This record gives sequence, C-alpha cells and structure tokens, in this order.
Amino acid sequence: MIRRFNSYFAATSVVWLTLAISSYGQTYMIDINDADDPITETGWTGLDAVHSGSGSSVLIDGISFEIFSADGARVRGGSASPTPNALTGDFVFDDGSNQAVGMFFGGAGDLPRGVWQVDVYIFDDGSTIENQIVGWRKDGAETIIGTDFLPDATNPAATFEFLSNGAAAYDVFVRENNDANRSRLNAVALTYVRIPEPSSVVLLGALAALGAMAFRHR
Ligand SMILES: [Ca+2]
Ligand SMILES: [Ca+2]
Ligand SMILES: [Ca+2]
Ligand SMILES: [Ca+2]
Repeated sequence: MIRRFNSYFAATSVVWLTLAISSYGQTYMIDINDADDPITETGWTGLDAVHSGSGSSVLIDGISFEIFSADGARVRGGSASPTPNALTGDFVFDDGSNQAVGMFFGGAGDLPRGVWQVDVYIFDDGSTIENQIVGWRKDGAETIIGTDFLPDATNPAATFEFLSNGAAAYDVFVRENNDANRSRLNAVALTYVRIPEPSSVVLLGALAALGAMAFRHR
C-alpha cells in the first residue's frame, strides 16, 4: 500500500516538476509600438497599440498581454529612425494628473504559478516625463514598488519580482508622479525566474519516492 502510494506520488511529482521546469526561464519580451507606424526591436514581440485609444493586445502562449487605460500610442522619430531606438522610441501613454498606463498579463489563472521578474521600460524622447510610480496588481489590488522611478532611454526604468499563485489575474502599471502629468510604458519583459518555494518539498518527496522505488527494484 505504501509502495503504491510512493509510486503514485513519484509519478505525479515528476509530472509536476516537468511542468514547472519547462516554464523556468520563460521570457515574454513585449515591445509596445504605435500601430499607425510600428517598428519592433529585434528579438522582441511587437504589441501594436492603437494610436488613439486603449485595449490593444498581443497573444503569446495563450496569454493575452493587453494595454489598459492608455490615451494612445506614439513613435518618436518615425519607424524609419525611431529615437532613441526601436524599443524605447515607441510607447503607450496617458496624460493627465494621476493617470496610469498598464499591461495585463492575461486573465485569471493565465500566468503560471511562480516568481516572475518584470522589467519596465519608461521613456519619451519627445517630452519631459520625470519620475513615475511603478506597481503591480493582483486581481486589481495594487502593490506599489516605488514612487520615483526615472525614465531611461535604454535600460529598464524599474525591475521587480512578484509571485503568481497561478489563479489570480496580474498586471503591471506606471503612474505619473510629478507636475508633467505624463505616464509612459514603452516595453515590458516578463521572466519566470524561480520555481515556487513549495516545489523543494515536492522535489524532496519525489526523490525519496524514487529512491524507494529504486531500492525496491534491486
Ligand atoms: Ca516600444
Ligand atoms: Ca517598437
Ligand atoms: Ca488621460
Ligand atoms: Ca501629477
């Protein structure tokens, strides 16, 4: 009876680990473009956002990465010579006091359980945008990472991690925090960086069960 339980436990644990490990290192690199004049950075997936309005999206691995609360999208310098480059030269924006722009990481349960790293690109070569609030939401509940992230022409303006429980809906947002009243979101990289903590328990259990099976088969 115990042996049967161990075999079952090992088999299910190995399946679970395979699923977890297959997701490990997965990166979604999304370059937000202006749909009227799109240019996508090499190696990135383009999200062509409407020039005026909100709600544009791109579907990857069944996850809909969707822009929310944007006034629209712009490309500085045009697609032929975006400034400063094809990644941060284009963006979605929302102007006005306390306005925010963000990106949904799919709907409820779409983002696999685990620790995810988010790289947020914020820049506008055509206007002064100053410091920004950056945060993420779980089913609409905000967690603020910081309130004074500065725009950066080439590197992520903010990088942070959050834990997905595999059931809720998650998103990232950028909100203006200065007198310029301008929020910008140029690109987002989302990377599965760690197997969830409980997996170490599962792993030990699987190894113990496999060890028992090996011992039994000698
Ligand atoms: Ca972009
Ligand atoms: Ca682009
Ligand atoms: Ca607005
Ligand atoms: Ca303001």
